[in-house]
Parts: sequence; C-alpha cells; structure tokens
Amino acid sequence: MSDCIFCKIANKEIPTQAVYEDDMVIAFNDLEPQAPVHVLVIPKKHIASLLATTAEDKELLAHITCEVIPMLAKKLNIAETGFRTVANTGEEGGQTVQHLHFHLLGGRSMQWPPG
Ligand code: D5M
Repeated sequence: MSDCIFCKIANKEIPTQAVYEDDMVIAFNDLEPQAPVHVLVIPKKHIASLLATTAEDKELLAHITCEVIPMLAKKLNIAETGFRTVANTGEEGGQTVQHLHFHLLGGRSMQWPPG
C-alpha cells in the first residue's frame, strides 16, 4: 500500500535499522518505546490487522509467533525474565497503524490489566 508507513519501512522507502529481517518479516525498534525492549515485528506483505488475515497467512503467522518472536526474545535477552507480545486490533484495541504488527515488549515488569 503506497500510503502505509510500515510498507514504506518494509520496502526501504523509509530507512530503518532492522533488528531482524528475512523474506517474510522485518523487525525494528518502536519509535515510542513503552519498555526497555520494544520491538515491532511486521509482515512485509501488507495486511491491515489480525482481522484481515486469511488461511493463506497461516505460515507467515506461525513464522512470526513460533520462530521470529521467540528468537528475538532470546537475542534481546528478555526470554528468561519474560516478555509481552501484543497485536492491537481496531480502534478500541488501540491500533494506530493499519498494518499488522506484533509488539514485543520486555526488560521491565508488566502490569495487568494493560489499560
Ligand atoms: O502501534 C503502532 C506503533 O508504531 C506505535 O507504538 C508507534 C510505532 N511507530 C509508528 N511509526 C513508526 C516508525 N516510523 N518507526 C517505528 N515505530 C513506529 P499500535 O499498536 O498501532 O498503536
């Protein structure tokens, strides 16, 4: 999508220091970090949110949740102490960027409920 900021990051129109990248995803530091570690993991393919995923995206979603996030948690030294993974969806879910993204937060004690 031409006006999507995360598509621009994924296709390098906006230069970004990637924390991790492969054919399917790119991960980079959040501009407004809410924890000492706050990384966003996004698919390179434009998907508006979790609601817009289809069966075709199963491999991509499994890659993000089962491989990339656990790998990054270990790489960023938050695996042992614990971390939080969040995918805000829709207006009341707090989604502000309409391109699917998983927040990976760690390095401090998290509270519940999240607010
Ligand atoms: O989260 C959207 C998140 O995206 C929010 O934490 C800020 C972050 N953001 C927005 N623009 C950028 C750029 N250019 N680089 C890095 N991070 C960015 P949401 O769950 O949609 O509220």
